[in-house]
Amino acid sequence: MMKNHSDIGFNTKLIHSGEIDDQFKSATVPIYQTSTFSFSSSDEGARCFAGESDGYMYTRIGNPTINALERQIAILENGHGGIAVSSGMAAATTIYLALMSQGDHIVSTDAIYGPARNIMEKQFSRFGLQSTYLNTTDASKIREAIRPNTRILYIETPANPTMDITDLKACADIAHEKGLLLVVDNTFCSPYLQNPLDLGADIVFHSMTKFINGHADIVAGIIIAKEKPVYEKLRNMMVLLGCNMDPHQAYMVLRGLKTLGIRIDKAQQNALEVARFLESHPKVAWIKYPGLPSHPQYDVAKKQMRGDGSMISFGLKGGFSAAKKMLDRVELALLAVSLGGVETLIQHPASMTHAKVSAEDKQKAGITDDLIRLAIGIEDVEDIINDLKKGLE
Ligand code: LCS
Repeated sequence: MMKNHSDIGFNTKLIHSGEIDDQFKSATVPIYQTSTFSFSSSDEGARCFAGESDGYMYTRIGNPTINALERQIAILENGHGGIAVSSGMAAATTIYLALMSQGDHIVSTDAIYGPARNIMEKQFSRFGLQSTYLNTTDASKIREAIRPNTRILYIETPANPTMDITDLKACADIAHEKGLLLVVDNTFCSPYLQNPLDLGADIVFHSMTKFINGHADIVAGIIIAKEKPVYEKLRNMMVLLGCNMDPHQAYMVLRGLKTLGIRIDKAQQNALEVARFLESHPKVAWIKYPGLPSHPQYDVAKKQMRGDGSMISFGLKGGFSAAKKMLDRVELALLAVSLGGVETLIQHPASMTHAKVSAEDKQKAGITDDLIRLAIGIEDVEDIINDLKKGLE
């Protein structure tokens, strides 16, 4: 079992940094499918609950299978520790509730995953939390939006579904100058393509439903904090909310995680070819893919991402009606929300993932009616392109 994970490569970490010291030397992390753990004595039980022992007590608080995954992702993101949760939304909610109090304010990217904005504007506003959503690609606008009661700068980059890219280093500088915590949703990149904590973020989180698990069979999330005090606040809130991961869920993610590097390598190689095909197609009005020099933040992407990813947004000259026809015509691409699995997916954010964002806010955030979002999989690229050709006929 490898003890030192600091000087091995990323793909080696994917294979070996989840290992635990199992008594039977299992090659994979066993599933501790239990809700509770017995104590060797009443004194030992009391020590566990007093935080004076590393022993396990109860799975909502901690479990060896879940902890193996938390340690591994914390290593991949270069953080102090990870907190695995039941979904990506549970990660966002835990962050909001752990780090904001009544009357506090958050500044955030407007084109984030729809429900992560919806819960703040429609639910947490009822408890006095305040929010400002704006296009964070312009750092000067972020500065203008910060108020004396702002606590968090929350960035999603690339953003879902506009593919806008926000400069993480510039945001870290602003956040730290103003005494805010910088939170980054790193779902679209995974730790393979981007490490926000290295660029100055305080917290990074993922919907592991996407690339990290990678097989469209699990819903899961994780939060990684750079420093211990913030980590402890987040863990405490997760335990109280009860949005913990299940041991079987953790096992499935540990399994999917091992191939993260080779899956993303193939998917982004496919995505670049698909993006070039779409960019040169006469029916395509516009396209945003970080690997194309036409992307408005191409230089920022090159600076902070180690690859271009496999998410593409584009619009057709025929607008929404042409988009609808395309969605109904493709056969290989599944007409489905989500992303980051091995299969190619196609969806229409304005009427699907971002349907609950108001028409005005969608317009402002660039979630236009003609926008089609593609999550490119690892199929043979000729087949993906032939399918899209059929869709565009
Ligand atoms: N953050 C991002 C960037 C996401 O794309 C999603 C889900 C979440 C957070 C929430 O994660 P969950 O609770 O679903 O694990 N994105 C979805 C999407 O684009 N289509 O369906 C779900």
